[in-house]
Amino acid sequence: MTESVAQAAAQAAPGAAPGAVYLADYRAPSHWVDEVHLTFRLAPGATRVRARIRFRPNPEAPGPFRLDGEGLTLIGAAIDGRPVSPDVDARGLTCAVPDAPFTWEAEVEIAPEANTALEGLYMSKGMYCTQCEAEGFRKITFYPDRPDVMAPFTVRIEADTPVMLSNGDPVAQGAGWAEWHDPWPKPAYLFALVAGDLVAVSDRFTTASGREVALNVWVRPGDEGKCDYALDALKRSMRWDEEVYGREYDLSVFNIVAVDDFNMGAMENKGLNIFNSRYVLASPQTATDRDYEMIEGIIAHEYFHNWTGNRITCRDWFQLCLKEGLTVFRDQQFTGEMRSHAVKRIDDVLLLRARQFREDNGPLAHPVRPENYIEINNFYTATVYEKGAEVIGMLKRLVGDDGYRRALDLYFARHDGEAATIEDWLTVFEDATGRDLSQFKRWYAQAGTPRLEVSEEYRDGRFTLHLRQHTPPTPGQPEKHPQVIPVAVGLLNPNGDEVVPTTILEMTEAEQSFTFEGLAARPVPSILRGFSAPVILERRTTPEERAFLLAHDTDPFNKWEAGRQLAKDVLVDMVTRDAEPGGAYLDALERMLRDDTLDPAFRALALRLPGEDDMAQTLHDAGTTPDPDAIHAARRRLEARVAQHLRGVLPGLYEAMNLPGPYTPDAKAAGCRALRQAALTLITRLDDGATAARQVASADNMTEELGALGCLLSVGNGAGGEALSAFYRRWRHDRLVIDKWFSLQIAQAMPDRAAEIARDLTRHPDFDWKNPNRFRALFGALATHPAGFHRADGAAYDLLADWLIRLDPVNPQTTARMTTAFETIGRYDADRQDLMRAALGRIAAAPGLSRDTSEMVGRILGG
Ligand code: B3K
Ligand code: ZN
Repeated sequence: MTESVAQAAAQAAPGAAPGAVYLADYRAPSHWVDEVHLTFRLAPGATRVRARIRFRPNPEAPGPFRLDGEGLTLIGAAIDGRPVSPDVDARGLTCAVPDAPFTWEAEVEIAPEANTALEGLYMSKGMYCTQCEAEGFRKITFYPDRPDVMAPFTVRIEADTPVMLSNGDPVAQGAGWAEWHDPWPKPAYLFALVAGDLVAVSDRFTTASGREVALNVWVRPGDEGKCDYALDALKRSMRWDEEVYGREYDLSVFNIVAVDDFNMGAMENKGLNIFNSRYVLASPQTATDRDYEMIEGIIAHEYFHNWTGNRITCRDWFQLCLKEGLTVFRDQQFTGEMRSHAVKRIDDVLLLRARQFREDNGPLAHPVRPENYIEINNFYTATVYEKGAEVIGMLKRLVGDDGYRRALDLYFARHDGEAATIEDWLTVFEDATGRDLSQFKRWYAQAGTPRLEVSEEYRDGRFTLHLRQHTPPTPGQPEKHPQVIPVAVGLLNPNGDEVVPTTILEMTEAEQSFTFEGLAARPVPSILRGFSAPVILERRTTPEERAFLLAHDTDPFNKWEAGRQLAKDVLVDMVTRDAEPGGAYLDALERMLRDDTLDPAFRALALRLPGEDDMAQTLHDAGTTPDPDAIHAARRRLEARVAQHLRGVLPGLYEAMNLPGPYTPDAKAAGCRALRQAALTLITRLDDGATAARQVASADNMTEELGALGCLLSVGNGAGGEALSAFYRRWRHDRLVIDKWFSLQIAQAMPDRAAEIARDLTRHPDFDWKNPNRFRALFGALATHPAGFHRADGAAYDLLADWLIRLDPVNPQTTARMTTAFETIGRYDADRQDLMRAALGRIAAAPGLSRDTSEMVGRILGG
């Protein structure tokens, strides 16, 4: 490694806000913890937590004894049995301690029922549960709440609830109490406790070495019928991690609990994963294909954390991508294997561009490994997760599958039981493969999406690709250096045969050329196959060449990408020049659609038009200020033109994709339903919703019911109103389905109606705004409806700002996350920018604004 951590940090530190934490300031803890004993006496308004902790001074980093603690009422403390009176402040305590190992005891009181922030110990629908990552444990007891302090935990729970769970293995239980012991040293952020009236759906798993593991999915009574898919996904994940990474489970029980009030998707607490109920509960009637796929992916993700995150954790929160990027990469591999690698790759790139490129191109851009933060919860971002996973994909491409496997084996062998860094991670790759990764490391330190310009030349059988890379400036990083970019390239000859199979070109300079010899004719290059690097490819080409690649490319990603680029070019022309879609696009689409050798899921993706937000970014990148209404109208017009052009194919396709027999959630069936839905979307432009109305009435599963209802609503002019009410009446008892009901009517609203509909829905008796799923169902839908959110009078900005101001004192994490609705401020015209700034200014001025939200708003406003 040539760049030191300190140098890297020095680059971004200037300009960071007061109260920020810096990577460069990392110091090892002054005290290690050898053992933790916790006793909880649970009561909603006054829970007592007694802690007995064995501390040992760290001779390598001597310093005063300080524990983190927030919102705790200290009842009493003792050291080695003698009462002490520590100095308590708003963020923790300090205390004089012996210069030798000692036992710290403390009793605190907390009020889980008053905890609406859903961090620490809180209550959800009468159930006690916890969320400690990143810094929630300090709201439970005084502790060195940092990931590099790892210890075994023993927990006793006393409560009047039938079920009491914590990490590790059960030790003993009796009437009103239970004890758990987790032998694996862990940081406090992986601590968990659950108590309530719960029922388990159970199964067993035998590990590769013959260890028996009891598997339980714990839910509220009544939900037992919706756990089978989650359990099945768990068993497949456990087997896959053994087979592909050689990783076995290490406790006698693996518990998953579903809770309704949760700030994010799920949490990988050791042996006791806690999930947002939307990522556990599924039945064909209530969950869509997308829900099933998400459940499978998130169950796998949290399970995979057992090794990448828990057994090997992060030294400090700057290293978050060490566990998150790697674990996302692993869950992507898993889903690809379970379903389709090609379709999964396209889905992942769609998500990366929609979330991460958007982040990278705005005021919130930050490196995969940030160098400073005010509130770490604000850094659980698409950049850390999704770009973090892309960086690992590139590493694997560069060192090859065998090199990757050797490096991972070494990583597990060398760092098991440790809190590691990105330097440790890269060193493992260097040691296992002999490669120098010092330049590669820039992917962790430089923010922004590299642009890769390509031009080509053909002479006398020699074909040369000229590549040029540059990364635009991002906040705090005006200058960028060339990165290592693996560019996967294949060449096709004019009749569509592949003459050069996929080859990885390793770009390391700002400008570089690569030559292929011995070509009989000028080839058509297929560049960045499989999306081999998270960059924006800039290359001038013709619609005919794109149509050629859509027809002939052997790389499924680039085949899809060719169609996507065609559609984007068409849409740009429609928005900027009021052009009509050209024949090259429409004919290519028809050929692709008629090609029964292509996977239906792939065809469904190819038929999906680029989204409005994607087009806004594309226009902005091309130097045009996007007009959200014009984009909406053009996309709608294109949909109508495509539908007209394909009218001969669509009804047949719609019928052919109608599967006989009962619903199954497998990828093949889901792919057929996706193509059927894509056909229905277009048919709706031809028949004003007649087919969709029939499908709403006849569907026997949520995928088809919701898909058809969405089409019906998209017709506008009140279409689907009765079906929407019927849907509500049918599902009003099911929270997860009612979340969909909230979202759908906003997502499908005409641009000028979206904000009104959203405002009316905030007055609906079911708008339980303190529940993050419900809040996101409503405001997430508004924020992702670009023409509705960016309406010219700013009404949607104001509505969201009003509600964020209201939510912030109740739940800062969810509030801060939702401010990203404004991160595209820089793209729009001056009037819209002024309106957004005014809305953000009102949030910033709210009395007592949380650290979370004020950091986000400050960064968006460029503070
Ligand atoms: N590690 C958790 C996320 C915690 C978020 C804290 N604000 C889930 C996951 O990535 O698996
Ligand atoms: Zn994760």
